[in-house]
Amino acid sequence: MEIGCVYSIEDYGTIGRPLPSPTHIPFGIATIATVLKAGGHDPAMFVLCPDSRIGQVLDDYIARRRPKLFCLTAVSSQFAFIEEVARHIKACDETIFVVLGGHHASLAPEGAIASPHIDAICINEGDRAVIELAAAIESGAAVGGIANLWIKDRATGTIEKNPTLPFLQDLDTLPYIDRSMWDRWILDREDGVSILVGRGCPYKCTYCSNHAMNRLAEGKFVRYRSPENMIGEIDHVRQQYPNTRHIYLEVETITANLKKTFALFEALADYNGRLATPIAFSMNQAFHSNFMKNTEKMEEFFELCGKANVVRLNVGLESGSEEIRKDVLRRPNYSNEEFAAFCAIAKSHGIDIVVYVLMNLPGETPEHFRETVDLVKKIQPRNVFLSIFHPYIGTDLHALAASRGLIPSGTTKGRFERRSSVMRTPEFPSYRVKFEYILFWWRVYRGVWPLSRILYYMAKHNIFAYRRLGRLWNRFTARLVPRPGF
Ligand code: B12
Ligand code: SF4
Repeated sequence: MEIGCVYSIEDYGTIGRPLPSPTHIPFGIATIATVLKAGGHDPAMFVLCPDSRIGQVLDDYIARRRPKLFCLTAVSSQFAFIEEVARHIKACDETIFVVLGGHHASLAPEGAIASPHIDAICINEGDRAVIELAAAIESGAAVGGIANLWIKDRATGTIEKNPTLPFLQDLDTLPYIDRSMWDRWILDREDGVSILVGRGCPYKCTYCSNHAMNRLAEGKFVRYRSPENMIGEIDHVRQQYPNTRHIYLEVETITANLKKTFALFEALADYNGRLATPIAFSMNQAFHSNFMKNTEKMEEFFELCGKANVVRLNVGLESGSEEIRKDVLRRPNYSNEEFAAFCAIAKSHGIDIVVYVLMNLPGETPEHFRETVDLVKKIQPRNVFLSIFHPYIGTDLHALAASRGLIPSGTTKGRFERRSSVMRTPEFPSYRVKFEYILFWWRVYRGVWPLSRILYYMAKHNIFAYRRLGRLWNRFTARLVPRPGF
């Protein structure tokens, strides 16, 4: 059966090729399309951005291929646009069944299913539900009784809320992502690839969706693929993109289970040992003081990083205030001293450190943020992912901010997510947040980076607060300045 799949992206490469690199292929809808293909269907992938003409991209496909099902995905900030896509699909052919999955559908289901253009939503994982759904639609049977789906009766508008299946335990049972259907949407196909290591995270940081997703189903939430399965996909990817030199291993935190990490690194080292030019790996790590205290394990970790050719770790600091980390963010426990020491050790092993930083958190003052700046300055990471806190619906920190009346409506209009203040806090007014956000690069990298680079970052972070300006910037720089894809 012909099935349309849609992913949308705000911060795009070009209108025709919105995905900057293969690392931007999102695992969620990519997995959905892959399992559908493996199940004998014919999925077609479409990647849209706010400047795409939806009709120009979809109408011809709908008219010629007559799909019976469209699979859409959305994070919260993409929901309005994806709803517009759904409206367009229904206007072309109202018999097409439209199902929405992803974090927004899972964490704000009532609002999502209320859309008149959406027939069903997927709560939590969709790998199994979508196969059942496609089978029912293809056979012409009534769609109902499918676990993980909320299904709307088109005639009456009533909603069948089916139970949620336990988390899928054996991730090795899933096929490797079919990246070929994404190629036509990618700007720079040579710029590295991402491969998913596992699903779930053991920590419960209040601003992250993991604790909320964990509540959605029974069973073990933190799951890893086997090293053999990972190596199989890496090999598969190298056949499709023979010039792959860098692979981003997508995992919430690589050291959450050291036994699994070490087994994976051994396998990567062994694989790299067979290549003329070894692949460089990078990944996320959620630092924890237990890890720092276990010097033996830490040494083993870095030794294996070297063998496996791990060149970069993205580490979440989030706030340099220990109080904010503990009381507001509920981050894994670590002191500033331990964090700085870890970064220094990593650097001494030749591993680049990139740090995630959040600002404008509930209860955060400019003094707290000053602690963040001071710590990052001391660490001197290779780069920083600096974000202005965006409260995501369904998370504990969103609930707290909303209950304190910190999120006035309309604050995100016309603004890029995480690049301008959504919250209004008297102790850290938004003009000051913006000032600190832009000046951050000067404060941290003065005397270290060339002035031109600091000014470039300051300009970019100013411009990207505004959607239109940000998009114009992307349009001009997409081919001039390659954007890191990982
Ligand atoms: C990796 C990642 C990215 C990568 C994606 C590329 C890549 N290489 O995968 C990058 C860096 C590009 C990215 C970008 C963004 N991300 Co992101 N990302 C993630 C992360 C860490 C993992 C997602 C993932 O791959 N999970 C594994 C897959 C298999 O699971 P999944 O996506 O949930 O998909 C399953 C189900 O949701 C469902 N499903 C999904 N889609 C569909 C569709 C249908 C039809 C069906 C039936 C089912 C279904 O089935 C899937 C398979 O079981 C999550 C955090 C997390 N724990 O999930 C954040 C997360 C999804 N990202 C988030 C956000 C906000 C963003 C950005 C908006 C950030 C920004 N300002 O730029 C952009 C938006 C991109 C976009 N247009 O969607 C938020 C979303 C919160 C929310 N409620 O909306 C999350 C949850 C992080 C958080 N803050 O907690 N992200
Ligand atoms: S460690 Fe990272 S992925 Fe895990 S809950 Fe915290 S923020 Fe989310």
